[in-house]
Amino acid sequence: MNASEPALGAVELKVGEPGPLAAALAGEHARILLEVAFGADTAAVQPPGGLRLGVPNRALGGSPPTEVWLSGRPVERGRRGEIAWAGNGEALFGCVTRGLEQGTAAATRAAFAELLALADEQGCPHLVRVWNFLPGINDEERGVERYRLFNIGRAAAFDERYGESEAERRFSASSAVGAPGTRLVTCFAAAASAGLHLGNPRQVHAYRYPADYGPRAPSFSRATLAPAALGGALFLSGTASVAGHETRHAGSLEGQLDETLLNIEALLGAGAAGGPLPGLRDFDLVRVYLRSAAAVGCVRARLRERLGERVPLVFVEADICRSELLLEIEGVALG
Ligand code: 3EB
Repeated sequence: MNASEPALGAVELKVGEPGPLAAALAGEHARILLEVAFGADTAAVQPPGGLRLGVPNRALGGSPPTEVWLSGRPVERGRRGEIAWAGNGEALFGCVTRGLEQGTAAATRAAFAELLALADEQGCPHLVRVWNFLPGINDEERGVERYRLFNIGRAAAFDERYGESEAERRFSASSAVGAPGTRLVTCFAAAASAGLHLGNPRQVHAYRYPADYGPRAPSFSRATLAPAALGGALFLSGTASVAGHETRHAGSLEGQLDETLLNIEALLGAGAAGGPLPGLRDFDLVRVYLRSAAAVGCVRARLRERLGERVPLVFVEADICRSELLLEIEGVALG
């Protein structure tokens, strides 16, 4: 391959209002891997029309509500059971939504069992990013918090596919936040070759959290550097005011925001095997989940000071997985 050509699997990301975005992408339909629309009815629209996921959480403060992942070359699309997917051989995107009638643990286990099986079958067995939107994330279901039940189901699916000892090497960047509605919405990106899953020097690996946070620890890494074939994108997990494993600054939005930024900077500053990581000002998307819509003005002003004006900043209303947490920040820096 000519070194100046983009990798075949390289992905692009566009964020905007649905109308202008659709106009900008007219004629590009064959290259669209995934469209995610916030504040929309929950549904993974079936191929061949294109893979489009509605996430019920509202975009806040005039944030652009739609994001589109584009492939450098035409994509193939399909369905497997409850999952709708699109891929180009190097990158695979998929979406699954599931009612929680059978219980949150069982529903989550089934959703993840299916997505891990699909990823293997499609030749993209390496997860690089998972986004989860869980209704009633802090509510109890027969005396246990839903997020904890979600963690039980997710861990069981990873154990079942990879075995307990191998599973933690597969945990990718992730977010898990609350959602309106009744269905678990999970969306993922996977790659044909392995990426690099990163820890955060200020934080315990989430998969090593002590049992105080639930019987099964959360199955994710703090960030994933996607393989070169996928453009070497850096996927930053949802990051919150957690130091070590403890929640910091309960009740203080500013305190949590500053602690979260310290966490993100510690991760980015630690670099990765093979080189430095991008700085936050180089990110192509920073998304902020806010428990309270009223917080958007204050958080935006502080983030603009820190990030500058270039980085697309998207605010989304969502409960956070620990009831004391008021916000969570994630992002993507394309390679
Ligand atoms: C934390 O640090 C905050 O369960 O997939 C952040 C990112 C959080 C991902 C997940 C949870 C998840 O534990 C919560």
